[in-house]
Amino acid sequence: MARKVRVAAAQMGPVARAHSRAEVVERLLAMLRKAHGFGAELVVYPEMALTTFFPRWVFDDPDEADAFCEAAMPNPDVQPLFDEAARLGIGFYLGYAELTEQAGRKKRFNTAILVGKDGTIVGKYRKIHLPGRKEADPTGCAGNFEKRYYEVGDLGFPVFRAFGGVMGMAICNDRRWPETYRAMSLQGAELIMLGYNTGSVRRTMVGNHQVQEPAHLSSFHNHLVMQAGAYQNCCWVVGVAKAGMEEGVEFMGGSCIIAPTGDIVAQAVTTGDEVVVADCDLDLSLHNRRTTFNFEANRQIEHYGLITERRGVIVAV
Ligand code: CDV
Repeated sequence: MARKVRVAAAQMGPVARAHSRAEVVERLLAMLRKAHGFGAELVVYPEMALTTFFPRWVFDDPDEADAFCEAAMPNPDVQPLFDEAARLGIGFYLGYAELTEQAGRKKRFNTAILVGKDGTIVGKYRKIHLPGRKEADPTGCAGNFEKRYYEVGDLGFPVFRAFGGVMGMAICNDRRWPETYRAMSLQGAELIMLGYNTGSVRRTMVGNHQVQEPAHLSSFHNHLVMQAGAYQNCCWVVGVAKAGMEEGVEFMGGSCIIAPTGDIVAQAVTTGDEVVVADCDLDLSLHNRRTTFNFEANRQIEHYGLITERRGVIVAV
């Protein structure tokens, strides 16, 4: 019997700095109810869904970022989402900025949690591939300063048995790195959820000139990496964006659900709050794993040369 999970990608339009958590949670609740109406069992929200994407700014005092972070999860602002999800019997992935303390030191992480249908937290992931810069960029080219505010995730790429399969999580820039998918695929991941906040255009410095990447590339690369990750690692990928003009920066959107064949089977078409669903047959992952991508039979890591295994992730030395 096929193991089908109906998954909803809940794309968000922009979140302004002035928006309260309560206002944002209302939007998340509206999409949760819509997803439930579509028969979904699992809703995937974007990266840092509760606030504006604050790492676009360089605060002189990095602790100003604390105001955008959650010190507990759930907390009174987010509890209505947990309660309604449990009442409807629907799970969710939620990205948020986390504030915590480790060995007496305050730390911030770019975090995602997976919440089960009963409203309990099944798993947590902290973003590993932090893009951007730590210090202000005198060229004005950089638009991301996550390294200034966040620690590199310290939980690895764990997978979780939930929703009748093996679930993995990643966040935004992680999707560009093949190791992200492979680390989870080697642990049997069948569905990987990832939220993202990505600008529609990208500027880089060539010598001392600012160059804008051709406009089509942002969206092309977004889907390219997720489709390749899904296909080469035999898993479903659910990529969910913030979209539209947020605090003067345009996010690309393009949220989608991708099958292990690499096909996009559902895709958002707007730049606002939008829910799209797909029936994800987890057995499709198994089929590819037993044929073309039978890792045991066909992967030849001992013949790759200059390869070592470190912390369970394959790296070149
Ligand atoms: N939030 C992100 O991780 N954004 C990056 C940008 C800065 C390149 C991304 O990979 O989409």
